[in-house]
Amino acid sequence: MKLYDAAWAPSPRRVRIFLAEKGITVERVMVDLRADEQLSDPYLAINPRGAVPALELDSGEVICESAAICRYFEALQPAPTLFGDNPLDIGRIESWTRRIESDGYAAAVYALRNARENFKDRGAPGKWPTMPQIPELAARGMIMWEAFTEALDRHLATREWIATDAYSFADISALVTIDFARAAKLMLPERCHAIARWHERASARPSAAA
Ligand SMILES: N[C@@H](CCC(=O)N[C@@H](CS)C(=O)NCC(=O)O)C(=O)O
Repeated sequence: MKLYDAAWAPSPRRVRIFLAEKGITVERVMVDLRADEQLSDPYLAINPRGAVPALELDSGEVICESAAICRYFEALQPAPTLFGDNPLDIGRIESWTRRIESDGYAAAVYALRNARENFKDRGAPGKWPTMPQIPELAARGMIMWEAFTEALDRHLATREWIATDAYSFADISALVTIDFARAAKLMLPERCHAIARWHERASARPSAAA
């Protein structure tokens, strides 16, 4: 099997961290996003959506979407669990992961892709018709980012990890979101001390370097 991966991008990093936590190694094929290789015909034949990551199985079937790829590996190798091993933890992790994706990651993508010159006419990642930037969406993304980080900070004030007592897929999702936002200069507000402490713990795990 082969994992189509890309340097610096958050969604492939989410899979790399997950695999590192599991101790799984997979052959990787690097896709050069700066050269728009994800939009080239050979890559579109693998993932017509024009996005990374994608996992090509030995059968030739391709699984797209970082969360789906991680779920596939969790089913192949359940331990150590990152999606939960009992109904309550599974619900907690799913709940936080979806919130991080829809309120945090989406906020960062809105704020960045609708404002930065290098995303001109590419308001969403991957292969789309020309998608003009909408400045109001960038403004809305900033409001969402502020509200999301404030809510997450409050939640983390009394907790070590986001969803359960153990590091989980929700923590991985938040780590890649916050690092991606920071790399694009969408900073964590100063007042978010609990997130800052959590970020230090999450970043100290060897998997964070993946
Ligand atoms: N929901 C998808 C998002 C995939 C995605 O947005 N990938 C980005 C990199 S993080 C990409 O391929 N961008 C290509 C582009 O900007 O054209 C997932 O989780 O895999």
